[in-house]
Amino acid sequence: MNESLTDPDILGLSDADKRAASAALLARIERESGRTPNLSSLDTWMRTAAHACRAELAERMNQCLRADRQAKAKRVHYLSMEFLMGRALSNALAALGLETAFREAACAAGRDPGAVLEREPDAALGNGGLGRLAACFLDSMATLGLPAFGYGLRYEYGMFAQRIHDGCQTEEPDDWLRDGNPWELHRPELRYRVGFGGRVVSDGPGRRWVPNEQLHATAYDFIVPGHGTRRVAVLRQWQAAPSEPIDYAAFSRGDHAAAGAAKQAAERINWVLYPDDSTPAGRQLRLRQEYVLVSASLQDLIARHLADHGRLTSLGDKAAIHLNDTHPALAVPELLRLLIDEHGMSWDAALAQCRQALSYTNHTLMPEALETWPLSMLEELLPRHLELIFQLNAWFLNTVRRSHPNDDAFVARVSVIDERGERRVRMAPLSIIASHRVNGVSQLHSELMVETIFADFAQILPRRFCNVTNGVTPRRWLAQANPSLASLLDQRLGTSPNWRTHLERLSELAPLANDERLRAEVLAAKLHNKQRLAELVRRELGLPIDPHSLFDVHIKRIHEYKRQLLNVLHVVARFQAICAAPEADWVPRTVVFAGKAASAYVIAKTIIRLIHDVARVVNSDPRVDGRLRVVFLPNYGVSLGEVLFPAADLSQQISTAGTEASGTGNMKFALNGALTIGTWDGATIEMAQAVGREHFFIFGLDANQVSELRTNGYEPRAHYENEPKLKAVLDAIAEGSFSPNETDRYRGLVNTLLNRDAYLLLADFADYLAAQERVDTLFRQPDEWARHAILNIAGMGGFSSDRTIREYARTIWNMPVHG
Ligand code: 26V
Repeated sequence: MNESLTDPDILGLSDADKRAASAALLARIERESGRTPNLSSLDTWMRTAAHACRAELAERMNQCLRADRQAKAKRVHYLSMEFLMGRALSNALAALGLETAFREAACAAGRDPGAVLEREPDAALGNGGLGRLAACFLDSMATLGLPAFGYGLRYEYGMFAQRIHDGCQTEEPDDWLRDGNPWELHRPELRYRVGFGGRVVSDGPGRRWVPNEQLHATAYDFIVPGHGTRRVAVLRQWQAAPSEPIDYAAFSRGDHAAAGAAKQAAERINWVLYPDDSTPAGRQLRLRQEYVLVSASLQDLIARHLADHGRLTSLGDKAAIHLNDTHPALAVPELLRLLIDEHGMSWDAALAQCRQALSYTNHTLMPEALETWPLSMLEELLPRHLELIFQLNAWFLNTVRRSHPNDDAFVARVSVIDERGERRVRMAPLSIIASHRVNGVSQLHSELMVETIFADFAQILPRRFCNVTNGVTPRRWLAQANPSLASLLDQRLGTSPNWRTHLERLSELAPLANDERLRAEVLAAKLHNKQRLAELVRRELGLPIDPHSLFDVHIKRIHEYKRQLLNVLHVVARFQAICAAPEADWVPRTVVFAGKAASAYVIAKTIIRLIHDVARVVNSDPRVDGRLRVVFLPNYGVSLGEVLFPAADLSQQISTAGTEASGTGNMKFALNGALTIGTWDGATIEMAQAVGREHFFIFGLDANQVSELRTNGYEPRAHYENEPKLKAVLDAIAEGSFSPNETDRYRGLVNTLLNRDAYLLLADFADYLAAQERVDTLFRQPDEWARHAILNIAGMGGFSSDRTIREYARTIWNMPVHG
């Protein structure tokens, strides 16, 4: 790669450079706002600083694109319906080495730099783990110097904003573009036609699609800086626009609705992110969104490939195309269509390119989350794609029939078409057969993937499946979120090589766990972060919390399988125990929840309400006297996470074993020195193995025991009848102790636990309580706690998304990373 892109000293600006950068920033603010810097608003400061960064990043982008073109470099294209980027300014300043300049310039003008940063709205174009992973990956691809494009949609409204009214969640639009987006670069010259509907006609020997609806997609680029390198990655987000914004004939007739129909149809595409990660989105608009993403992205990368290489026979060799879950799986028939119908390639050659280029990551084992689309909908919107899907399926089933003669049931199970009931196209099989690699996101998840949902495919395509355990970027989740701990690490480990880009260096902390001073310093850093969170809780909720209490934190989407309800059962048990013995020496605890429920997910919303009801009762009981506090922080997102992870003592990772594909919050907590109470699930297993299981509070059934219990017949009611503490907790909730104005509010919820308990809360309850007691015991010995915390941090070197991306590059994309 171009030498200047990998200059390791890019972070080291001289003092003179920094002064110059600071002066330049002040001048720019004056120029852009038309006012002197000390009269400019925080928003102006934020936007101007963003513009200053963007200018530098655009230069770097052009340099990268030129260098890659000259080198005819292989590129990776990460297709995802979600990118949960959060704020960008702090990260950009760090990557560009401008943090000090910015701070000094703001202070000199009497502006609080932190307040400026907080003016930036989060880019929340994702639901949760899957979208945030994509954001961490872009950071790592840039940092590792991989030529990389992220491809997504430019949603006008991102993940809904969560408000709480009387303990109930309501959803409000996330109007993140209201004041414009200072980061994006509109690229009107990057414009591709996307069709819908119509029919397929014979065209000589081939077939040709004649859509009856047309729109255009244009690009908006967001530049993702690498750290310790001039390399950047490009997040290219598509905006749909009508090809004919006004139908003048209709307009002249006075039919304004018809005249504006095409404009409306195009604008709907970018309207809003689908916020529902609990029910399959069986809606046409979602299918249209997925197709626009896929079609524009593939046309874009094909155009670039042709500009570089002049022919498409080397596409699979030079372009890796990665599908983030099946949401972009229409890339399979679209790539085939573009190669065959538009570029005249043969079926066999096109399929070979497709297989060489494509790879697919599965992110959940929940069968109800596997995407399917009704045949009828595809036929109406994408008739040529449906033909190609049939052709691909016929080719695939032909080979399957040869290995499984007389086994029609097997053939039906692996077919891309689900023939039961309304015929549907199954997007996971489509992605599997058209890719060269399919990966899960943790060791356990990848094993279960080939033993359960994809068992039939694994039997016939054993070498297609692999594992790449998730990771998180230490730049955002440690360096940016936790400056106190970061500066401790700088002091103890030094910065060459820098742990920010060489996270494996954390292992050097392990022997220092015996250093008494370091333990005290780690505790002091934690206390500082807890005070920051306490201040936020006071501001947001008007509730005082004690920074010296144990901060027990459970933050993620609200899902039954993630078992926030099990956490609540423990809170109620503890409350009852305190009330029964108020004089006892209780370890003070603050239990913090945050997370959004899908708008249609009734049980998840009920759990949020229960948390609030329990909080009200517990927080106001004089017998408790502040030794147990329950807090629900509304509107969980990336920026709130940046305050919560560093402030946690205890990380809750308590999913039913076998259900959480990986988790990535688990990594952010441990990296920030929280200890984990968790089940043997997802990547928590690998974390415990890396750190040492004795430094984790592991409890409950493992995945094998869960499946055994389910096959042998699980009787939740037996636990209720045999465990007095559990009975007392469930009775109190069911009888309305926490909802005195509506005593039946939670009877249904409790009955579901007693009769079905699909996620085995009652089976794990007793062991969870025992683990919580071990937590208390350790917390009484702060110095011992600190030793465990340091060993946790020391064991997290392998959970950087840099490691993850190296593995993808080597084992899936075939583009090894040097260094
Ligand atoms: C989950 C579920 C579970 C219940 C039923 C319906 C349903 C629908 C969608 C989903 C989310 C699937 C995609 C996803 O976000 N998976 C998450 O991906 C993360 C990154 O790999 C991983 O760390 C999380 O464990 C996984 O839930």
